[in-house]
Amino acid sequence: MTDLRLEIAAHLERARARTALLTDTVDEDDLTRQHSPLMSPLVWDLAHVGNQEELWLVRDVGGRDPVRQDIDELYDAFKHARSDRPALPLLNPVEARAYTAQVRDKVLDVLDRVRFDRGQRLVDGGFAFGMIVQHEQQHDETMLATHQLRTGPAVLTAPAPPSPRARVTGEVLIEQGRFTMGTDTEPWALDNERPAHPVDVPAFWIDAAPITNGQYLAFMDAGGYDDPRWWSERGRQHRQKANLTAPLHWIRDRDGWLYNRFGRVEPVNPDEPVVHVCFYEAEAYAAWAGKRLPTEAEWEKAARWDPATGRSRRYPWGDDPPGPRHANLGQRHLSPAPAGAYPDGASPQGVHQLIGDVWEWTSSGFHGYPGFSAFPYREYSEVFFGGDYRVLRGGSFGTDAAACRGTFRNWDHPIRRQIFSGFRCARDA
Ligand code: AVJ
Ligand code: FE
Repeated sequence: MTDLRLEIAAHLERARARTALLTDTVDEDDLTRQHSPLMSPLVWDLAHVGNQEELWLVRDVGGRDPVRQDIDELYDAFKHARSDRPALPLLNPVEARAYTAQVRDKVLDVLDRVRFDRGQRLVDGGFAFGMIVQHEQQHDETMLATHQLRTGPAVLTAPAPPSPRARVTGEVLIEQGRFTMGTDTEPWALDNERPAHPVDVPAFWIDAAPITNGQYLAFMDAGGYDDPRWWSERGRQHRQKANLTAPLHWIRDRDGWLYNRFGRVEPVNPDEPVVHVCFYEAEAYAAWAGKRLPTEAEWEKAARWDPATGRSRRYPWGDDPPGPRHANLGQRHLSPAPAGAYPDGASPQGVHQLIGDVWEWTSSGFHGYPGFSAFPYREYSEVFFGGDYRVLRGGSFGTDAAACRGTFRNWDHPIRRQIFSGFRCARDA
């Protein structure tokens, strides 16, 4: 086997081990139940992962006969809303596991025989396999969010993240100038990350670390949730309708705030980045602090631009793939790490924890870059352009390294907070 084949096989196996961890640790009832109307039953995610793998790798790349064409419709995310999925005649957990395993067997056979140089964008460099690895890892992160919403005793365990060697506070100045946003060269970059294009960015200050629980508590204690000065009109309406008073999963206790984290109740750690806030909460905090959220271009410039060479890096620390010393990714830990815990992952200018820990809300809507072309399917990105979404950057502790890089773009509705979302602030220089 070539290096690329081995590398892809290892990625596929790692994604499947994570899917197994998320679906084997709970019982049948937990797999088929709806833990929140915002989420699919876990057993839907499981078979959907197998079905996408079948569509792209078995049928399209491999040119093989379908395994289960009859179930395509059930697992098409555009055919049924998440809240309607429990009522569908889904494969049961035993069938779903058998189906995904059967697809995987065929995919490993396709992988053995495929030529990566047939001059097709879908196959060259292993793109279709990379897309499917990322797809499974993205659903694994979604399933991890479902675990966070599930009630009952804890089933997931992981060691605590590293402690900071030094406190990281304050802001970093990013000077005015042009940088290259997006990419033409990342082999597994998805269509919305392309093409690379120059962007002129005025000088701005950006927080050296994500906003922590301690900082967010100061906003809460100052009456931030009730003060209309800090909220946009839509934010204010949503705050009232949803009765927002604290991040999701926080519990008020006599002596302070507790956090229900994957079924374990623990005190809110003031040094950890705040997580499970919606865009409007992030926006209100920033206004209270006399700042604003960064634009997507500002975030990416802070994360990738190297002032010494003028080049855009793959990651804040350089071009090396993320390792455990760089960033809190891949569900190695079940929480964000305290600010300052990853000095080796900082940017050349000293911006920390841009990758990993928490997804960071930006002020930007989700649009195609100039010269965008949908690939390989419009439903991955294009159909969401111009909708009511905000872009999130950088990945969370629940994002795998395969689905995270300096150019990666996530998006969600501004009211969502079941995702692992936090933020940092910026301001004009
Ligand atoms: C990029 C995370 C918004 O989960 O809706 C999964 C990824 N696309 N299956 C999502 C995705 C198709 C997507 N996000
Ligand atoms: Fe999907």
